[in-house]
Amino acid sequence: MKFIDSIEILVKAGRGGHGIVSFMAAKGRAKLGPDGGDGGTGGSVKLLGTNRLNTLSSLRYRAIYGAEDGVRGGSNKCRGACGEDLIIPVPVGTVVIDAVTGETLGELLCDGDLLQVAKGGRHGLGNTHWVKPTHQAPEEFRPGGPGEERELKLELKLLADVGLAGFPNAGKSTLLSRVSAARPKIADYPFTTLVPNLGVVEIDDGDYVTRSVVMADVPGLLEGASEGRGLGLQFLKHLERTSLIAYVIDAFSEERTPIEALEILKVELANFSSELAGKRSVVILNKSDLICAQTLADAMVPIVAAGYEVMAISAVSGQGLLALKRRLYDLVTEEKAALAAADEASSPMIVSRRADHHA
Ligand SMILES: Nc1nc2c(ncn2[C@@H]2O[C@H](COP(=O)(O)OP(=O)(O)OP(=O)(O)O)[C@@H](O)[C@H]2O)c(=O)[nH]1
Ligand SMILES: [Mg+2]
Repeated sequence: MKFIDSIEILVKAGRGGHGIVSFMAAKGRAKLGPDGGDGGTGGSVKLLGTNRLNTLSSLRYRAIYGAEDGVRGGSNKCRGACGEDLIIPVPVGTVVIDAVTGETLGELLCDGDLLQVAKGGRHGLGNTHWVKPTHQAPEEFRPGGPGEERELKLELKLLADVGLAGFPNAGKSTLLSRVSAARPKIADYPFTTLVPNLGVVEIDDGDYVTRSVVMADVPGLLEGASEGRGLGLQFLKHLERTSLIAYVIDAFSEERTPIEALEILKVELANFSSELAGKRSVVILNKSDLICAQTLADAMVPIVAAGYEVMAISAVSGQGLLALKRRLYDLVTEEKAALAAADEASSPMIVSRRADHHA
C-alpha cells in the first residue's frame, strides 16, 4: 500500500557577509593603507537522512527554514565569521523536489546522507583586494551575495508500522480517525471500509522531534474469510510489512465474547500467512464506554491468560487513546530494533574452530 506523506517548506540560505572599506590609521596620517576584511560565507541549508524519523510530520511546525548569515568583515583585515549551516533531519526515503520547477533534486537514501538544498551566499571582499601600485587607497569592495532560496516539496512513501485487524464494525476506522489526521469513512454497518487507509499517529510528548507511527486500517474480516467470506483476506497483504498487529475488538458485541473474537481473527490471519499471525501483537478492546468496568475487566482475564497484552479504549470518547499511542510507539520501536538486530545476526560471521568441532 502506497501512501505519500508530503510537505512544502521554504528554505533560505544565509547571505554572505559584506567586505568592507577600511584603512589603517596612524597618528597624524589619515590613511596608511587599505585593511578592509572579507565577509564570511552565508550558511547553507542541508537535509540529513535519518532513521530516527519515519514521517515528515516534525517539519510541519515551521514554514521557513533559514540558515545563518555570514558576518561582515572588520578592519585590520579581519574576516567575518561564516554563517552556520542549517541541517534539517528528514526520514530516510525522502524525495526532494523543487516545488516551482518540479525538478527532483535528490533522495535521502541512507542514514547520514546529506543533500544541500540552498547554497549560502558568497562572501564579500574587503578593499585590500583592489590595491595596485597605481591605486593605493581603493574604495572598492564586494558586498556579500544573497543566499539561495527555494520552495521545496518533500515526499515520503510511507509503510505502515501498525496494522489494525478486526471484525467489521469493531471501530477500526473510528480509531484511526481519532489518533491521526486520516478521515476514513465511518458508519454503523459492516464493510464500511472497502480500501485500506493509512494515517500518521503522532505521539507528541513535548519533545522537539515528534515521534510517530504509521497505522493502517484495512477492511474488516469475517470468520471464514479464508474461504472467501466477506471481502476475503486479500487486504491482509497490506499488513505483511507492519511491525505490529493490533487486534481491534468490539467489547460490546452480542455475537461473540472478546476472547472468541480474538481466536477467530487469529485463525483467519494464520490461514492467510503464518508469518502474519506470528507477528508481535496487542489487543485493543474498543467501545469500553458501552460496558461497565467489571464486565471489561472480566473480558480481559482470558485474553491475558492466553498471553496477550490488552488495552481498553473508547475510540468515541477518547478514553485510553493517549496511553495506547505511547504503547504502540514503544512496541513498534522495540520491534524495529529487534528486526535490525536479527538482520545483523544473520549476516555472515566467523564461526570459531571449537564450535565447529563440537557441531
Ligand atoms: N460507542 C462507541 N461506538 C463506537 C466506538 N468506536 C466505533 N464506534 C461505532 O461503531 C461503528 C463502526 O465503526 P467503524 O469505525 O466504521 O468500524 P470499522 O471497524 O472500521 O468497520 P468496517 O470498516 O466495516 O470494518 C460506528 O457507528 C462507530 O461510531 C466506541 O469506542 N464507542
Ligand atoms: Mg472501517
